[in-house]
Amino acid sequence: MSTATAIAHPNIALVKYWGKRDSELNLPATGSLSMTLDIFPTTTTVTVDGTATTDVLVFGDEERSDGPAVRVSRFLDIVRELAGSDRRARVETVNTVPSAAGLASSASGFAALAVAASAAYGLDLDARELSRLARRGSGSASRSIIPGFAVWHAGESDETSYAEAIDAPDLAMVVAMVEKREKPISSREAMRRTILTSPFYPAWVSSTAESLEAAAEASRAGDVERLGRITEVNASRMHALIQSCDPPIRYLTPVSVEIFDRVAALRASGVGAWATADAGPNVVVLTRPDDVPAVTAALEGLAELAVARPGPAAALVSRTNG
Ligand code: 2P0
Repeated sequence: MSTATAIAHPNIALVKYWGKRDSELNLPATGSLSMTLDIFPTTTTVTVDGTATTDVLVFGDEERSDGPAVRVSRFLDIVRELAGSDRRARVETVNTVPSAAGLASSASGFAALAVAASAAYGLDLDARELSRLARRGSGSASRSIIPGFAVWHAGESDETSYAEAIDAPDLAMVVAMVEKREKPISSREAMRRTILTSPFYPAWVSSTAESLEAAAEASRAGDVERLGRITEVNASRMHALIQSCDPPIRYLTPVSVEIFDRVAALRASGVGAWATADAGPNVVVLTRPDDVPAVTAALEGLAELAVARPGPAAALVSRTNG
């Protein structure tokens, strides 16, 4: 038996990934830029067992046989193909991020799984190979392999679509957890509906490609104001795009919108703060570390808050190959 344990953290995109050009290889329509957080880690242990006849997924303390188990097993098929193995595995994963609440649990989940599974199957992958592998499980997971700020290059093939680190100014995020319930429509399904039904999708793709270029330039130059503005505009465009589907999808709740308004008011009072939100009602506020107290004070009472700083790379904690 071979076993490996890995830890990975979620990431929040400043320029978002929304839409695939290839759903088999999980190639995105555009690149994206994110910050990996130092909170809400996922810890995953993969044990490769020569005697087992099926893969087993234990999520928290619950053995699963539904959608997530199928998705993990398909991911393990990719790892097995790379490793030339047909052995099955037991995957035990503990998430501290509220699952499926738009807080990127699939990002930390598949990043931790990519690192643990590749090690347990005896592969020795570098960061780029791990990012490519994690991408196959969930697009945003490609970015959680990378510490701090990352750009996921859209690429045109499996080999060219991966995330890598980018220089960035000193920043923090205040995470406002509006609701922790499971979201009604997965990002995967919502992306599909967007591409099929939104007349705005082509404009989203072209404007996001431009925003990514500008955001990368602002990040490298340490231009917090420009990076912040691009972040809030890109998130607002993504949510407008999602609302323009048929039938429409709306992830933001009245409380989420109230948070965007409070952040705008804070900015009007001279504090550098910019709001973003993923495929759920939670809102994340990008700010300078010194301005975190002003942001938390402005959001007090609206939602449960957590403060994040740039986090570490996905990492192997232990490995025993037998
Ligand atoms: C992002 N999101 O860039 C965007 C913004 C949510 C909103 O990446 O189908 O779970 O597994 O590749 O990575 C969520 O999408 O989708 C996501 P799949 P994923 O963070």
